Amino acid sequence: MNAAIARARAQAALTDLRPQPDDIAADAIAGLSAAPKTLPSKYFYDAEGSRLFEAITRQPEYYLTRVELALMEAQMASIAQAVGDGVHVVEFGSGSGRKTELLLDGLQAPVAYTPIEISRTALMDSVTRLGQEFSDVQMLPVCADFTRPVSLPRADRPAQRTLVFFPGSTLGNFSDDEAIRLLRSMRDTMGDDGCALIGIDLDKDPAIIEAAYNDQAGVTAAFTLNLLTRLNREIGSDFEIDGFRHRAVYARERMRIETMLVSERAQTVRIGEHAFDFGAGEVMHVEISQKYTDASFSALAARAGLRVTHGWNDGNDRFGLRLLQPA
Ligand code: AVI
Repeated sequence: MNAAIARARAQAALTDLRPQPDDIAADAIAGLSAAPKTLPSKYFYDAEGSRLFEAITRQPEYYLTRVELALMEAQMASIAQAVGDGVHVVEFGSGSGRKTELLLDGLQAPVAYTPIEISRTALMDSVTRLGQEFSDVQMLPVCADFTRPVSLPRADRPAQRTLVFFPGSTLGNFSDDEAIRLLRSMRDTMGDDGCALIGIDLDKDPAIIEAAYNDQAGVTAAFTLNLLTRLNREIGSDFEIDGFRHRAVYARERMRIETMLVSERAQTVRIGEHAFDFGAGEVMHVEISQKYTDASFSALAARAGLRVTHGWNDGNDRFGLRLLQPA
């Protein structure tokens, strides 16, 4: 490790609240006891899952990341003007380093950066790199599940306001109720004068959306199945990985991708003393990816006490960024 990396690591004061195997097992047992069966998509992101997700973002069919990045590049000056200067940026997830770089680079003199991220490795890698690149921005990482309340580390230099950053349409991976809870928690984190910049994937031709979640190279399928590998390793379940198949369908009436693992045969999966029977063809719901219209997103934000003050879309209305403030 070179000296600059060692210094950046040492300066990044880490608060570590990562999930323990007992929590993961309890969530898996609850999901497999439900009808239909479910598993929480938040556990996709172990080291291999994070690597596979990065690979998804490079697939030709997965337009979301490319379009959002291009949108940020094109609109950063306008975004910076709407946000104002001297902000403490709080990112829910450490996500794509490139988007954070564009933001920290494009904003006027941001004072601090707090990513809240469940994967310790992803978190430390991102602040180590960003700490070297943005030496005037204090790195204050928090290792935690961002869906639970987190108290924000205080920056040494006072910030003008807090900006919550939640790109990538990750909000779409939560049910409406969970998304509202998350938006309310952003509302608490930002305070009365703060704001949130949120990336949302927009409703469009279902063929374009379905292709993005069923890439030809099979990277998304590997990403979905990796959830089972992770559970086997971390909580001692005995999923047979080749006993399940990835399926992602756009449910137009609900405007969302629904990703499932389909049981290839009748089989029993065990977690400790718990046994779960699957029929042949039985589906287990593992992820939703909500898409939005202006009306549906504004209505969701309103239910969390937020209003949309600014919006930017790419030229083809595939992806949008929205700036929210307390209503
Ligand atoms: C992280 N999230 C926004 C991705 C999405 O598009 O819902 C996760 C993903 N799942 C399958 N492909 C990508």
